[in-house]
Amino acid sequence: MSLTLNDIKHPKISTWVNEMIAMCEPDDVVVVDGSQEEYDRLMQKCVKAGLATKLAKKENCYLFRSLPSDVARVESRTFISSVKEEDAGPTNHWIDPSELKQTMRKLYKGCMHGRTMYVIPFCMGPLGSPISKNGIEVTDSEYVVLNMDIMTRAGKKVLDIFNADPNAEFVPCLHSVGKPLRECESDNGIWPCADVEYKYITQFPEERLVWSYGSGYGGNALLGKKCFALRIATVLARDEGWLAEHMLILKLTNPKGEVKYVTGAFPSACGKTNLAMLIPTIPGWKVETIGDDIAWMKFGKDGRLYAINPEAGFFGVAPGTSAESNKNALISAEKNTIYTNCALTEDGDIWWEGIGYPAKGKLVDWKGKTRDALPKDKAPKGEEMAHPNARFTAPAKQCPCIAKEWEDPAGVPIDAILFGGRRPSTIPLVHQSLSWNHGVFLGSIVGSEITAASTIDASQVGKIRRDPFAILPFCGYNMGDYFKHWIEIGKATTADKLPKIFYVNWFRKDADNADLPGGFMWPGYGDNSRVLAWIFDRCNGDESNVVETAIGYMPKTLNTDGLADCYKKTLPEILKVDVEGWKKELADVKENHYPKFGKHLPKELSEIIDMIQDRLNKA
Ligand code: OXD
Ligand code: MN
Repeated sequence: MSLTLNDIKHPKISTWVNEMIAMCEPDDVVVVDGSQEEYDRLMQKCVKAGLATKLAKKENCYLFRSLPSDVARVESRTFISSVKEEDAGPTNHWIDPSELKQTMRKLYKGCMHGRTMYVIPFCMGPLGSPISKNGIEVTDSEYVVLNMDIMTRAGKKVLDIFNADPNAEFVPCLHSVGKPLRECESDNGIWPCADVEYKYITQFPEERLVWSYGSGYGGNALLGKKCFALRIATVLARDEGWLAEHMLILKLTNPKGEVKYVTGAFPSACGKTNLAMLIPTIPGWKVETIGDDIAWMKFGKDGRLYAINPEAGFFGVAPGTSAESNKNALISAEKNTIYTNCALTEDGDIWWEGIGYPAKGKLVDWKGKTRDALPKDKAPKGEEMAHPNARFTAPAKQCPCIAKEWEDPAGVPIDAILFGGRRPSTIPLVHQSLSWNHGVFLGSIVGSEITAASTIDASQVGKIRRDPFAILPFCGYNMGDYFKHWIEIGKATTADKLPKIFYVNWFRKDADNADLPGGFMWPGYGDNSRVLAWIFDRCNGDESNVVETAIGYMPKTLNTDGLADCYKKTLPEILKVDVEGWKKELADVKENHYPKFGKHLPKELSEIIDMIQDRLNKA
């Protein structure tokens, strides 16, 4: 039996939902109960509407195809609508909240004609955790309900929490695909969404409110993820003294059975999900996953930071995921998974570029066109069989290396925080910060080098695209104030209780060395466990394999047992301090990066630059 509006006993939720109904005018309203029966019913509705295809080869898996105008997050249409523009800061798009509400209200008026409004009670984080937070998403998209079912704890179990406490807080999240249906009209196999100029993904930070219109895809529409768990949660975290971060969480066990917990922030295309699910190449070590995208960290009574993964699933990028790059992700997505914009094989399976085996025969590409498989695994840009941002939505509990603590309401105590980016030069394989504030500095300069593949502007190639803390598109307030918040967190406990901070770089290149596959000086993937092992030992207070350099603490060497010879040769080079490169790096930060934040830049970060500059001059 479906739930109805009468089942909502929480007065503020009832009032808000009724206001949304009056504005959006759906044909019907369903309160989501989160049951399997409901999931199956909604999936069948999508199949009947021609939006989903059941995969013959995978148990309870379905493929959706979106429209080319709706394949990714749209940063240009994402707004932090704070009362003051300065509070959104220099790196967010801003429109005055009353003006934006007026514009969006006009779009929302009657936008759900011909559709059902689903009211989704959801919880970000394990049920009953003091770190978790609840929300209500109303949406007119069955695809969103199905994905939220996997990505969050949703349905009756969360409604029960609200109904038991009329004062229970919730973040209201309104979503519409922005495609009302006329009488007798149906989607007829076409992904519903609005044209790009009508898409708005808006966060109102003071009201802790999300309004999203016009997109049905990923982070634009599954509002628990980037909108709530990052953009709104960063604001909550600033106000309440905790951290909401775009970070993976992993559990690392050494051969003695000792455990450390590590979080890590990496810009996109740096293998964050792969690191979260890594299979170590060094014997006796184990990596287990707690989360692959978002970490919420709060101080425990003991003064340490405890992290939870607010999500319940993985919304992973499919292309490039193979048995070699991430076997655990593939196994996670073997059943009960939603695939979006992947290619479909003749025998009813999915396929994508970089899946690790060639496609055979004919494929239906992500645009729905039947084409012959290309002789090579790689299609020219723009002609891929699967969209480069094709996704799988898989339940985290299906991951073979999910840690038993992943739903622990208390969270896990964090020992180390990693930052990283794609840096072909300058940045060594690993270094550890000299202090918390130095670690904040390292987070603030995170970035990846712009390559010809990632830009159409040739003049940008070789420059660094800075993505501080890998959270630039997801921070709900002024980034300068966010840096300040990190510095404040460092003062909230004693130094020995704070996680140690490391900067890693798996992507150093030597294009002239023909022995190195792709020119990469480090093999990455499972061999990153060699770096994790050093980080583990540092967290254990090991002083036997460390040198203090101008830029921080570095290993003398790493465990190289079984490492291919070509990397044994490159290792000393990527464990060296490139003094001249770092001087240029600091100059770039000083001249091109930090000035953006004006008076919001904490003085502590400028002091760190001076300190490192001084040490480099003496090196
Ligand atoms: C994501 C992202 O989808 O960071 O996780 O873009
Ligand atoms: Mn992400």
